[in-house]
Amino acid sequence: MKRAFVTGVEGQDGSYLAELLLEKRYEVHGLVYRENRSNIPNLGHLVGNRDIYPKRLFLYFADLDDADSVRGPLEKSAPAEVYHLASQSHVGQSFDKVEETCRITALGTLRLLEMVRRLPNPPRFFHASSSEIFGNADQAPQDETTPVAPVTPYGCAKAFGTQMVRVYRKTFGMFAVNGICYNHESPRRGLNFVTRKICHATAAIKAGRQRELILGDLGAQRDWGHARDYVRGMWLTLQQGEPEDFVFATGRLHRVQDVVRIAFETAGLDWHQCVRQERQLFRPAEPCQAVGNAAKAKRLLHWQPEITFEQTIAEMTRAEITALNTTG
Ligand code: GDR
Repeated sequence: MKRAFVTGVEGQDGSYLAELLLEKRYEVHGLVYRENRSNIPNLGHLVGNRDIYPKRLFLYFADLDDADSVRGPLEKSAPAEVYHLASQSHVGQSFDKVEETCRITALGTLRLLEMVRRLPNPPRFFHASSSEIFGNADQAPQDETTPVAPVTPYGCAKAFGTQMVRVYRKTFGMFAVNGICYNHESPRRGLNFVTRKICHATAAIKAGRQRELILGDLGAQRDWGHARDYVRGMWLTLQQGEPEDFVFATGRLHRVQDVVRIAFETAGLDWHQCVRQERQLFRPAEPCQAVGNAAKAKRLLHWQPEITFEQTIAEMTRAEITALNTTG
């Protein structure tokens, strides 16, 4: 049985990836941020399944900022593949937590790379990189050859990790790859990201529990896909003959306002009465035209997104409505 080590396993991507790997008969060793010890709803269905936990899924509570807490589980699990997904992943918060973002997202990646390199049998290494590394790119769509030019602290931290992965690949000969992921969403998305915030508020407004939804820039644009599609891509990058970086994107731009429209339509509501923009929620800097070209992933990995933007937002909204109806 193949063993995989997944950091950030309790997150949106980590939980979908754990499901995928378990389906493929892997043994999954997952690192959970120790502050989330008692808050792992995305893993509830796996942890509650006695055939899976603790037989093929093992969890360790750690902190990327504390190397010893990571090294023990990594050495113990002796994986064939490492998927490094954990980070301080909120771009907006990275403006207030610049140093923390760099410690966890940049240095945390470097520490893990170094630990992996020193294992007796170094495993294959996947790093969840981000479209934020491109910042205000001169070209749209961006691909693997687009120059790295981040405009946010989070983007800088991810750019550092991305370049380090390239250094470890070229200099130390490691099988290390970057998946340069554009935005990807699902009902498991954190509430502080815009799609989930909108879908959650839409359900609350429909239930009469909330009157308005206050957002930042309604005109901000992103290339939004579904997390299930993106974790499939992550796995594919480690099944190749040669280590290479890949962009994962849909190639289509939508505005925050489009998310609002689809969510409210799904709930049978008119958004114009309920949604307000507030300048305070605008970001100090935004990438422009953050849209990706995933032609290389399509050509070499035969990867392409299967779930559309409209389906994703509708699924998320329905999940919020169901959750509200269930919890009462
Ligand atoms: P992003 O995702 O920063 O692109 O990073 P987020 O959902 O936070 O923002 C998307 C866009 O929506 C605008 N926006 C708001 N955003 C939030 N969070 N809350 C609001 O109220 C709001 N109003 C408007 C933002 O300004 C932005 O333009 C995500 C993360 O998953 C990263 O970790 C990942 O690397 C990138 O996607 C690719």
